[in-house]
This record gives sequence, structure tokens and C-alpha cells, in this order.
Amino acid sequence: MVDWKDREFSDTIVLFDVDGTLTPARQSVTPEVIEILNKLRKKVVIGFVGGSDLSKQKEQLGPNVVNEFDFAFAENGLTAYRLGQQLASQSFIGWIGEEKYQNLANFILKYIADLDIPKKRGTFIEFRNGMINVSPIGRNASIAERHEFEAYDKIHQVRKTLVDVLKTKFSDYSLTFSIGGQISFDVFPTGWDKTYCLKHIEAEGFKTIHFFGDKTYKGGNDYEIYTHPKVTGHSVNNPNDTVRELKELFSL
Ligand code: M1P
Repeated sequence: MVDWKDREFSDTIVLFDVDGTLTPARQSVTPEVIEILNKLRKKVVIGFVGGSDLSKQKEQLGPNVVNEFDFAFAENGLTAYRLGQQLASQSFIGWIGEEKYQNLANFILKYIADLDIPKKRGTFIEFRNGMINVSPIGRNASIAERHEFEAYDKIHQVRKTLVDVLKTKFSDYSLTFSIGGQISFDVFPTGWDKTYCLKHIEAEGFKTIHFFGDKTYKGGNDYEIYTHPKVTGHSVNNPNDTVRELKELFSL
């Protein structure tokens, strides 16, 4: 196993959320953030832990992202890479089983079919390795349509209402419903939040684990890892904030 001796602080890892922390939501990373991450990687071990699947993180952080970070954790770590090599993980469908999954998916699709909202696009359920992602407008919404939906949802609470219905209807399924982005929410087994990725670094023996995220409030998808007893959490408002805090913390 690599012992990270090429780093100034080989017992320290810094993990980052993606949307709202390294990039604006579903948009690309800026050269300034890349530059600071390159400098940081000389000092410590770095990783990202996002809720999205890897294909979206490649769009946002670059096609070679699994090599540009020491650890790449997509879907909260249910898809995981260490120095470009994939690590073994579990799957949502393996955990929930086909019958329960179809009960859940059919209920959600019927609910969305009956929803009266200004716009509907396509892909209302995205089936991922470690979770499903549910979007009332649909994941094919354009950037402009995302912003419109987000504003509409703030007033009409479309996602929160559906999440409350699902929590009651499927209370015996041990699922967590997490609103982490603009147009959707994630559904995964309770415990498979961002703290899941910590399993993949346990054996590395890091003494300090930093985490930077923007949705660190209770109910946000960074909350569990941000408040984890082994993690030093940093709450940021946007990528500029992340850069500013990294410069201060690591004298970059
Ligand atoms: O990373 C935060 C969230 O980003 C996306 O959310 P949305 O499309 O709603 O903005 C999704 O990939 C979601 O899974 C993820 O948690």
C-alpha cells in the first residue's frame, strides 16, 4: 500500500464535496480551483466525495478525475477509486432487491405522473450503483430549467412533500431521502450517506480527516460526514470560499 510519504503531511486527507464546494451546481471546475488542488496535493492526500455518479463528476472535474485526486468517491463512496484503481463496493439493487425496488419506483412514477408542475422533462428516476435519484422535473432539464425548478420548489416544496410521503409509505424500508441538489433527491439505504466513503480510507490510518462541504446543515447531504466525530468539518458557501479557506489553512 502507498504510504503517501511524498506528501508534506502524509497522515492528513482533505475530502471535498463537489457541487457548491469545488464547482457551481452541475457546472465545471475553474482553473483557480484546479491550481489550488494541485498545490494542496503536494502537501496532503486529497479526495472528493459527491452524491452524483462518476460520469457527472468527470464532466465537472475532468475526464481523468480518478487520477487527479488520490481518492475519488462517487455516489457517496458506493463507487470508489484509489489512485485510479477501482475499490470493491456494494450496490443499491443488491441491498433492496427487485420486488421492493419496483414497489418504490412504481409508486414514485405514478406520483410524478399526477404532479401538476410548470415543466416536466425526462428521466424521473436515475438508477445508480449505490442509490436512486428522483427528479420531479426530470434529469434532462437544461441549466435554465434547473434554476426555474429550484425557485419553484422553494415556494411549492414539491420535493419535500414527495419525500414526506415516501418516508411514511416506505417507513419499513430503512431508506434515507436526501435533498442535495437543485432538481432532485437521492434515495439510499440508511447509513449510505457520505460517511460511507470513510470505510474506504479506514485502513490508511489518517490522523486528520478534513471535509469541505456546502450542505452541512441538518438534512443537507453533507451533514453526516461534516459532523462525524473523526472528521474536521468546514462549511463553505461556494468554490471561492473553499479556495480562500484552503489558502489560509494550508498556507498555499
Ligand atoms: O451533489 C449533489 C447532488 O447533485 C445532483 O443534484 P441535482 O441534479 O438535483 O442538482 C444529483 O446528482 C444528486 O444525486 C446529488 O446528490
